Amino acid sequence: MNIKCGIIGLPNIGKSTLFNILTNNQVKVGNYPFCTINPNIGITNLYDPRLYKIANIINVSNIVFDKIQLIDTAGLVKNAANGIGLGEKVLDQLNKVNVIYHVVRNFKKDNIRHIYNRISPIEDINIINTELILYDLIKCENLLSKLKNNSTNKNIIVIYNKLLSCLSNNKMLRLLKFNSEEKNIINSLNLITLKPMIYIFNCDNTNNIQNVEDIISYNNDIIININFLKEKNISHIIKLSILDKINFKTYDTILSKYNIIKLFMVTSNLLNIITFFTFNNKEVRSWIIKDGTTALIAANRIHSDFYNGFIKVKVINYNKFISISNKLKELKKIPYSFYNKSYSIIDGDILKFIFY
Ligand SMILES: Nc1nc2c(ncn2[C@@H]2O[C@H](COP(=O)(O)OP(=O)(O)OP(=O)(O)O)[C@@H](O)[C@H]2O)c(=O)[nH]1
Ligand SMILES: [Mg+2]
Repeated sequence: MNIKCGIIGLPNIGKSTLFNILTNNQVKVGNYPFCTINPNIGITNLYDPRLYKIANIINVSNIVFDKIQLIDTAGLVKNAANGIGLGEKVLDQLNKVNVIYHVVRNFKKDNIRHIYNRISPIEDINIINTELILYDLIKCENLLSKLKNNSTNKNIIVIYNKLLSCLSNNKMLRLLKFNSEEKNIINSLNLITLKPMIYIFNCDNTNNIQNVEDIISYNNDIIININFLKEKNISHIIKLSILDKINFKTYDTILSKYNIIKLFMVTSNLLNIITFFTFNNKEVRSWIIKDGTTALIAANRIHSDFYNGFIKVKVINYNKFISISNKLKELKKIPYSFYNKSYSIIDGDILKFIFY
């Protein structure tokens, strides 16, 4: 699955730092605004602690997580939607993303400059959100003015007016409800404020400005609190774990404490993504698919041979697999259920395909 996450926020608040933590890259990080100009693109493992438990039970050492793409953008500033700073360019880069990671500075550190010389997560959020709304507003106004000369587009004009009235009230489009006709029309517009967004508060144990719990209800959006300094070793932990298979048992507990894991769980939920697992005697793997995917389509996700020669799929869900894992070691026989190609995959299913 080609999932793209766009990282946005004010300049100099830790976007590239987060990108490096997640992708294990070393793109330039600097204590000055607009350190990033062109977007950084990378991939990250969609870490899933369940994979460690499976690896431990079946005793294999190679763990392969499914991956998603991350796009680290330049900082946005006031009037970005009108072309100030690198604004329009950055906002254009968000057209194709599936989810927005909105990074918010929530730590005080005198030597790290804030572009507006104050620390206020809520004001920072409002600046960025206003620019996202303005960008969509300008786009919808332009599209509407093109349509107005054509009288056959009455329904579409009504829809655009609905969008414009929401945006003019400084509200995100994702707060609106749409019927299926409206959805068909607006889906192709790639409007930014329709996309799911997760606020990532860049926190620091000692210097947090505001208790994020106080503002968690902001706009009904999701806030994830990540201590960048504390969680920056996540890829190191993953590497260590893969070398150290004896201790697999403990790694799922260690990883569960990382809020990055929470970020990925929330991302999957927002995008209606579920995970299934496969294993052989060399490796365990996780695969992400849209909720509601059938066994046949899941087979194709792995290999076209599985798809073309599909006979049956053997399934045991992760929860059942774990609950009987003690007995498994004695039995050496996994009590799979057998399903045909129309079986709808459930999150956590462990699959084995039978094919010609
Ligand atoms: N103390 C502290 N410093 C941080 C934290 N996160 C980032 N920084 C520092 O903040 C500065 C800016 O970090 P970047 O990751 O380059 O920020 P950015 O948002 O990508 O900046 P632009 O690309 O300029 O928009 C760097 O000096 C980082 O080391 C943090 O959690 N705590
Ligand atoms: Mg940067």
